[in-house]
Amino acid sequence: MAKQNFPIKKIEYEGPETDNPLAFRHYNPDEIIGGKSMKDHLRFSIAYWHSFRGVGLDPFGGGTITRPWESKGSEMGIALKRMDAAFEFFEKIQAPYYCFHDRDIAPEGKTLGESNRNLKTVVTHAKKLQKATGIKLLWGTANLFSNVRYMCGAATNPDAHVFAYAAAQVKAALDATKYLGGENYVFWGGREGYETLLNTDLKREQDHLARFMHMAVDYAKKIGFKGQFLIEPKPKEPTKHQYDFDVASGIAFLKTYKLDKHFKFNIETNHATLAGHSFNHEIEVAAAVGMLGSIDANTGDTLLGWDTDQFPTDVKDITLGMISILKAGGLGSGGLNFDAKLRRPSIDLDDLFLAHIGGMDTYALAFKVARQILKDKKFSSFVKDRYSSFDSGMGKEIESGKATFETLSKRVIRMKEPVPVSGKQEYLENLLNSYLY
Ligand code: XLS
Ligand code: NI
Ligand code: NI
Repeated sequence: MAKQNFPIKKIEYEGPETDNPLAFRHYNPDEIIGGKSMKDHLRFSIAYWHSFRGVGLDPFGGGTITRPWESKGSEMGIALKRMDAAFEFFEKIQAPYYCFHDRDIAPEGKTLGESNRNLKTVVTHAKKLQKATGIKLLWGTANLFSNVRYMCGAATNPDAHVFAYAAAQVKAALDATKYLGGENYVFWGGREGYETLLNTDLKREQDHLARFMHMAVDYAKKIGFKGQFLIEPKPKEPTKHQYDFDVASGIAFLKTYKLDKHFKFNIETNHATLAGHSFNHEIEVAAAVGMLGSIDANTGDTLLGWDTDQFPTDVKDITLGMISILKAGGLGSGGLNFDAKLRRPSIDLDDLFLAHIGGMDTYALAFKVARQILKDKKFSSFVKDRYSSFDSGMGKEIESGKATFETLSKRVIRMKEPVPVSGKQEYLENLLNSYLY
């Protein structure tokens, strides 16, 4: 493997006191915490599309970011060189995983047959690089939104031909993910939504989406793909009404169509906030039904209403997310995938390192703080106490299903008014700050 794409040494842990910007201050991959290395707890992953296909383009101008390995050769030749550069980066940033869309790693051909062949060639190369470096695939997915054929959706497209094309594309992406030992497979509903009901049969589109998911489940079973299926909710962008709006609507969809036992959720921070939720809210909604799968680690901008996909640097927000993740027992086969991109003027090679170092350190610090908070049990005992009236007597009867409107009515009519109890929010917010600053 060519090792000279990045004139930067492997990023090492130097501790909180270091002033070296190209070092970790909190992420110490081999440090054992609770019997497991930080690397295995956090399961960091690099998003191929942003880090190796992102060029800094926005609606007002083309790319700003150029990389040396992109400069000459055929499309396929560049795809292979790019993959070498990517693995060099994964190794140097000490990320044990990566994620891709089919079309990020291999160019789309003139026909589906050619696209499939391109994908096979690149995936064969990726397998060699995985073997040589020990880096693994967290998840694969298919890009069912960029090509013009998908302008009105893929599985929810009004044209059955497009549905079939999308099915063929996911079949190939599942084959590729299985071949590379991918631990999960993600469905983000690209353009699965609509702009106006004047041209849309909402019920039929949702039925079709469910059919598509059932076909995916059947195919995975057929080829023996053991990875976890994940749905990644997002409320808007590209379409005004996306069917997988947030985790709650995703649960409703999966349960309605009897798909819930086959899926968990890939929760993206910026998508949570676009839906009007906090990151930890979405995690808790998924965890409450045992469907927390993986995280697309990024952040939005509070002043902007779109998916800015920035690298996470807010320790407080991520600590709240980490508390919810740890309370749920961790991410299992999921991980922390940096679905985040460099800002348009961040054009240097080292910007890619600095961005990931910031994200990894933020998560590592949040992980440590969250563990301490959970260990101290100050918040959990406060919450436990707040609900303690359900631990015995009338409360216990309510929880166990013994109580009825009649039994409760009989009882409460003889009692005095409930005594108001403070929610103590400000005290708890101050307590949280005492862990952070
Ligand atoms: C887009 C999504 C996408 C998925 C994978 O907003 O975050 O990148 O993670 O298709
Ligand atoms: Ni994402
Ligand atoms: Ni996103």
